[in-house]
Amino acid sequence: MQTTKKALITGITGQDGAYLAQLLLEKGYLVTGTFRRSSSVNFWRIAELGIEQHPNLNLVEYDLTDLSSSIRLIESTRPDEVYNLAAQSFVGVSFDQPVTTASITGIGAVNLLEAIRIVHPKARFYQASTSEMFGKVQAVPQVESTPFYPRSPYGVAKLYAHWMTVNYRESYGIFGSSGILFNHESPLRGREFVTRKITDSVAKIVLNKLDVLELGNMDAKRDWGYAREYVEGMWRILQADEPDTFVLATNRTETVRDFVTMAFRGANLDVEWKGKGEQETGHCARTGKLLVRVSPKFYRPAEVDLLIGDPSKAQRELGWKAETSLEQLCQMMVDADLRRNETGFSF
Ligand code: NDP
Ligand code: GDR
Repeated sequence: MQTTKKALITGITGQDGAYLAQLLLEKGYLVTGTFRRSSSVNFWRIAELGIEQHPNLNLVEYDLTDLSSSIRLIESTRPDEVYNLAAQSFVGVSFDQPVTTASITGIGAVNLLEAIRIVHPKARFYQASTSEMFGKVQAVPQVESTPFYPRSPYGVAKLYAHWMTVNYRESYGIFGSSGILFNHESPLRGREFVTRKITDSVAKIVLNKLDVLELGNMDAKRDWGYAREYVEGMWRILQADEPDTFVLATNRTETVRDFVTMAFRGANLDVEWKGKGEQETGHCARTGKLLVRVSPKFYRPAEVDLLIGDPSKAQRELGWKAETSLEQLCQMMVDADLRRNETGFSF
């Protein structure tokens, strides 16, 4: 008789944690999701997905940086599958907080791997690796075997966690898999990340709640997909016969500027671009009103200029493929932010 599977998701209050919890609950899993203690814990994402009160969802307080908590968490939940999504995930902040980032995003993963090795080595472990590990890219498009060259404390910390996952797989036979995921976005994306900052600002400008959108480097190119599809990929990675590493991406890349143009178009405004570098501005094609300008305060000390992933291995071995176009994704985010800003409810 098939028993109900148990999954542990670290970082359930984040974008991916919320979507993955929803997916696993739909698949009949018992899900434990971890959140951090704070003065005001924010469950808005799982609330928006309607799973906050789900009878098969158990929410537990946990900090990834604490080894003994990690051991007790694995011991008390004894999950079949562990999805390590918790991280200090904002690249910009990692330059200001490199040690905290190393501790959470790097060592945190090892705390969980150690806990699994010590108390429950049968658990399957998913590590949320990232295209930021490719950094200053050594090949285009990037695949699983492309050499890494991270360009931020975040990328370096993730690379450490990635190799530790491979190492625990090879040293101790732990089912440790790694998904090298390229940027994935959604209406549940945090507002500090560029796509959501753009769609939220477009909504605010249209509704006269904001004057001008200020951005950093608009020449950066990213491979943006839809988060809901990427969590399905995470699940498939842990259902494979053998632990392995997989790239999940769309194989299309666009500049930040292109995304801005697309987002304004999604709200029926055409943008005309003028100037270059720090002087670049975007204007309403109809009225000439200033809509976008550059602010160097959003520049990073080192930048990742171009990311584009080739997900052929995931398609071939897992049957996974990104389906939602960037235009559809952007429109979905603009519509959600227009709705939220109209009702005054915007996280
Ligand atoms: P988010 O930033 O939205 O979520 C991160 C989660 O980690 C939050 O729940 C956060 O809790 C939690 N967290 C942070 N620090 C700790 C800690 N010390 N202990 C326990 N939990 C902690 O990230 P995403 O959902 O976008 O991404 C999920 C994972 O995938 C991350 O590891 C990210 O680095 C990685 N990734 C993301 C990609 C993307 O494009 N989204 C691409 C590739 C990899 P709190 O709410 O309290 O802050
Ligand atoms: P990224 O995402 O660094 O790729 O990491 P982010 O959206 O923060 O930046 C993408 C690109 O946009 C440029 N940019 C700006 N970025 C932000 N946040 N704010 C701005 O105002 C701005 N202006 C220009 C950035 O310089 C960058 O080039 C995300 C995170 O989710 C990571 O956790 C994940 O691992 C990677 O994606 C894949």
